[in-house]
Amino acid sequence: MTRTALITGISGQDGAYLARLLLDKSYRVVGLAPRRGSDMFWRLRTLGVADDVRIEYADLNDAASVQRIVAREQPQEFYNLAAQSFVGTSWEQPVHTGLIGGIGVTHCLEAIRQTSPHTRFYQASTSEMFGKIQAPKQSETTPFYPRSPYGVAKLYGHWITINYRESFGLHASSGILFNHESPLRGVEFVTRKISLAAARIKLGLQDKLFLGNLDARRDWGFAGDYVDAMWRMLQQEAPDDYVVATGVAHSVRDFCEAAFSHLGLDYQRYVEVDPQFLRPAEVDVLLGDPAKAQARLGWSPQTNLKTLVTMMVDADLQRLQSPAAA
Ligand code: NAP
Ligand code: F7E
Repeated sequence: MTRTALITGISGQDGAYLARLLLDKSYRVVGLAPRRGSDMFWRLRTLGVADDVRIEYADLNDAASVQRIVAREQPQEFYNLAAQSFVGTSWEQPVHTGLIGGIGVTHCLEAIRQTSPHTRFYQASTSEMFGKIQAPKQSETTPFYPRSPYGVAKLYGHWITINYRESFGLHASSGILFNHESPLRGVEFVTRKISLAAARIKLGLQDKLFLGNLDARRDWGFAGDYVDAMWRMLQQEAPDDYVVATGVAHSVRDFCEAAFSHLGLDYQRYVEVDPQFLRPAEVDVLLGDPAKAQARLGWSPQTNLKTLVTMMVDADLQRLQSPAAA
């Protein structure tokens, strides 16, 4: 029997990688997306799967639209990846961020509870919930301390997922994923901002790169590896929560050094700090402990930082040199 998987946030980075993974496993993939302007699905096209995904227009803030699709599709699996996911913007649009990252999750869970209770649910939780870290290495048992409206919204989404699991017996799991990047990452996030700028500077299209806190440290992995962990969570007999991370942290400065040196450039000549990119409350360091995911899911990261940086910089260089291929 063909399994159907429903993915919200299908037009985002993880939506594209997850769609490809599930299609490779012969799932029928239904993607939920709010209707926006043109070129919404460039990531699906880049991975060559745009024609294989059935798109349904729905907004997480429009509960009826989510419920209608869940009731009709009766999917075996539901991956909730939709969010206003840029931390910086969450201070500019805190209510919007909260409605999608918090209340929107409840809309998904209610749709499942009321119309398709057999559906297995994945919630995209985040290391941002650890914020001001309460342990040097964060695991499933580390207390949370979010530092942005985004982190606070996601904490609601995380706990409502656990609550529906405990209250109604739903197969609802939460992946606490640390930063994961790729050539499909949005340009507002620091890794892609750096890879794109390094490529532009190499080609003489840009002189400088302005960044905020160069000393922030993150546990960066590859999105292609991380969507596999999501899928593995929903194949478990019992639902649970898992940290997904590499267990290695680097600074923004390290990322700059790696990206520019890959192109034979010294980042110190090009990177400058601009206070406009500093945040009202910073998360200084995040470092995950993926031991539980390794032991229970048999998952481990396959891509180290050097490989990730190379992949991202080379993709940006190629896109700039032959834009039609992007
Ligand atoms: P992303 O590229 O920003 O994708 C988020 C998706 O959500 C976009 O397709 C976006 O569509 C959609 N969306 C926004 N508002 C919506 C709404 N009201 N209704 C329906 N869809 C809406 O993020 P990502 O990197 O793929 O991350 C996927 C999920 O994992 C997000 O929930 C994110 O918060 C979480 N997460 C990400 C990371 C990471 O490092 N990437 C780590 C931990 C957790 P538009 O672009 O059209 O707005
Ligand atoms: O920032 C610093 C910034 O925006 C990383 C999202 O996917 O991962 C992501 O959130 C660090 C921060 O990602 C600039 O202050 C310095 O310390 O790439 P980012 P993020 O905030 O960690 C988590 C896990 C998610 O869940 C989120 O959805 O880099 N930084 N200078 C900068 N950041 C940006 N964006 N731009 C700069 O110029």
